[in-house]
Amino acid sequence: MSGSTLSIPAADEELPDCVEVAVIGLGYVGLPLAREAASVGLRVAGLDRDPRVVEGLNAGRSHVDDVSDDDVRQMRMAGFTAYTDDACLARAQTVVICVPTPLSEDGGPDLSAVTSAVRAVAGRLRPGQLVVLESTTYPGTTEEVVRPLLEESRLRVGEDFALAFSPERIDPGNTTHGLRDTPKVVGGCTPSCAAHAVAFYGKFIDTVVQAKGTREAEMAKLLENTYRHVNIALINELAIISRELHVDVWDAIRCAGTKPFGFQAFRPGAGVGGHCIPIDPSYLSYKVRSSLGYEFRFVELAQDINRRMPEYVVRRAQDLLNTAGRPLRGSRVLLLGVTYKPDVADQRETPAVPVSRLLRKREAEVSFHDPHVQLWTVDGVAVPRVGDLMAAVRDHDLTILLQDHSAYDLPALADEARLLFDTRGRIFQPGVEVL
Ligand code: SAJ
Repeated sequence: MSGSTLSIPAADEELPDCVEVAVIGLGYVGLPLAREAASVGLRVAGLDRDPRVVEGLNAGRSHVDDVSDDDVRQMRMAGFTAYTDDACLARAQTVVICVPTPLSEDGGPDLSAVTSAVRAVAGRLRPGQLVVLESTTYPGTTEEVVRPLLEESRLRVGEDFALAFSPERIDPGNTTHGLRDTPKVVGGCTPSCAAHAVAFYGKFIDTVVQAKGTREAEMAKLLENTYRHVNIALINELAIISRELHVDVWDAIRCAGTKPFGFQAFRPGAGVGGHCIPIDPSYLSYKVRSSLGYEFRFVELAQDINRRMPEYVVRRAQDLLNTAGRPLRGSRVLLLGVTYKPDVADQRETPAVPVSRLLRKREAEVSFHDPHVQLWTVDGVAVPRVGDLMAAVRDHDLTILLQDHSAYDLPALADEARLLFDTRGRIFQPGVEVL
């Protein structure tokens, strides 16, 4: 961050004549983007529909894990101001849209936040502006949805203003790769649009990769995450098959992982959570189904396999208790790690929810522990959180490790637990059951 000591603009201070970039959507994607742009001296405005977010940011407080309060204060000193009013868009050279695209009932992306943001931009659009969509969506969205809405302003893409798509590659909790050193893919509606977008991101990102067009940039993001989703489903199904064939899948993964080329190790688990991997592939299968009239079979199959993992875990838990002479019904089961992946607090799409739901359905008594979660409810009913973890593993009939947070002393837990079912393949001690 530059050492500029600009005075902090009052939040209600008259808008500056011009800001280099306005970021719409100040969440885990938009706020790091605003921070990076401000860090190189660009004048940044933020727009969010949540007044609490806007108020907190203007008071120097962050609501995003990977952006600290000090980061926000630095941004404010560099001139960043957050608004709920979209008037700020009229004075921005570049507008970047970073709003969520959750799945809708029909399995496709809910683009309501995108269209709402685009309409706000259209209402303030001026000649010479660059508009970039970063929200993850199906190929064709920028051309078929965003462009027509913007051109309702009578301004023309490529002639009066520039329009591009650039997929977000923010990886919450990743301390190795950040926005600046992660190559940024950019696709423009026209060559001049692409040039504008490349020049914009090149101001604060080390490597900018120009795609052939917006569809290729949209598809690149879905390819990245569908690749993960399908390969996780492959190893999940292989884990199930390996057990039936009396093969230690974890050792097979270890051995295969020694191949220095042509192989990337994925690991089985209780299911696939998070804000990207279980969601993004659905945009592809939605587009194929809605536009081409047939199924994207790889994605549909992978979704089916990954969604069945919680049920498989509970069936294995039941077998384990039965082998110890106990029914699952009435047994006390402790879940370790209820977030969607290790060492994050994020619980979006966590497989712990379906696991807990299935255990309750079989009338087990479910408790949990997670160093990052204090309160956890499933279907509106609070799940008791144990305090003394070592006492709890001794006291519960079965402990299931769902996320191997680095805070856990797994060998010690294994020594103390009555029964331990490790779904992450981290504990290879006698008496420990692994997935
Ligand atoms: N998972 C497995 N087995 C694996 C890997 C993951 O079961 O071998 C599960 C995790 O437990 C989790 C889910 O899949 O529940 C997703 O895990 P993830 O490691 O893919 O983490 P995410 O969801 O945070 O994915 C993000 C993505 N980043 C962006 O979309 C910008 C993804 O592209 C990254 O590759 C990933 O982070 C990463 O590598 O950290």
